[in-house]
Amino acid sequence: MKIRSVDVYIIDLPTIRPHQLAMHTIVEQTIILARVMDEEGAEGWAEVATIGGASYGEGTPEAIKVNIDTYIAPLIIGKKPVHYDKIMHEVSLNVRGNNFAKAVVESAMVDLVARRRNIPAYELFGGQIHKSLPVAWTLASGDTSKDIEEAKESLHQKRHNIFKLKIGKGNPYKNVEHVLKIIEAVGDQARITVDVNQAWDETTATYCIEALQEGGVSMVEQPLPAWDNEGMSRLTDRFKVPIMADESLNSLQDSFQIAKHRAGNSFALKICKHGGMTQTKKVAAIAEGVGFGLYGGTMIESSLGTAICAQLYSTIPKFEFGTELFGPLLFKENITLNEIKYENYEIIIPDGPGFGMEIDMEKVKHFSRGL
Ligand code: MUC
Ligand code: MG
Repeated sequence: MKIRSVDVYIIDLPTIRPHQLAMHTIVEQTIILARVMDEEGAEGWAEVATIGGASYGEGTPEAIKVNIDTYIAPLIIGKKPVHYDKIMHEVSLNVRGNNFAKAVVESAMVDLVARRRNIPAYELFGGQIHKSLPVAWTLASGDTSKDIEEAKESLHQKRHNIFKLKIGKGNPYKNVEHVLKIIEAVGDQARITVDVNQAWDETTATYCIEALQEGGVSMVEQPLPAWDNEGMSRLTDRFKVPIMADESLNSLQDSFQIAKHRAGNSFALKICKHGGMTQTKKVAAIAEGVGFGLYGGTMIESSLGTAICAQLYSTIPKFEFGTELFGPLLFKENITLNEIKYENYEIIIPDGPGFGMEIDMEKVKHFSRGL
């Protein structure tokens, strides 16, 4: 059965509270949905999420849609979705970069193939190793006492016991104090990590990481700008606390260079950054080969995007740092009829068919731009 059409929807969904990163505060999260339909009308659906328009990365929602519609869809229409890896190789020969666009298209083909076979998508990636995975919550309300309250409530509900703190915005030294206060409040019951989202220079990072390491932080994510791999190498050498590559790790080739130069010693995986599920497994293989710890990253996807990540991550042997697949918990509204389940500090990997999520077409229409 061949692919007949590809449709892309840009959707803005409100969040339950402002989510503050170094470059942008999310009050409405933008996701991109792709639907691939075959000649008999069977559908595959997928999602990627973006943060803050063009402020987090180059892949803006508008560019993702235009580049799929204009350049990628014509390359996949008329092809058999079961050949998704071969098709994506051909796409990569004709379309440079555009990893988010490639990722959402590949995942939609995977969903279609798995649904057609009535199997969960993880069966197409070697089978499931984990039925559930630990899931971190990001404390990013921008207010220390609110963050502490949120962390305590989350521990009480057995929802999360790993907390990532976004500390790239504002005064670095005050932000270090904020982290230390949170460790003081909940550090005996939870693992605390930080994400700087590229906001520091090397001198600031050296000073701040010293204090964070001393204070008991268990991982520092992307302290330096994405281009500064040499600086990341020096920090990795200097400190015991793991240094994680996120924004500096996009392509498979990036993962090899980071591993070779020890520009970090752990990876934040994200299907969208790496250009798809198949590429993400390859990045995970580089980490396994070099002995790096993995984190199951997110761009704050809603339920469908989270199911895609969860299913793929469930086929990867080890996540030293757990995952951060908390996205659906931050959204006020959902675009699927069913929900992702969380239990006992873990995300339950959804079963199939496909990614196991049923699209709520009414919601898609309601929240889509221009529909
Ligand atoms: C990032 O940089 O990791 C993931 C969790 C979160 O709060 O923001 C994202 C992006
Ligand atoms: Mg990050």
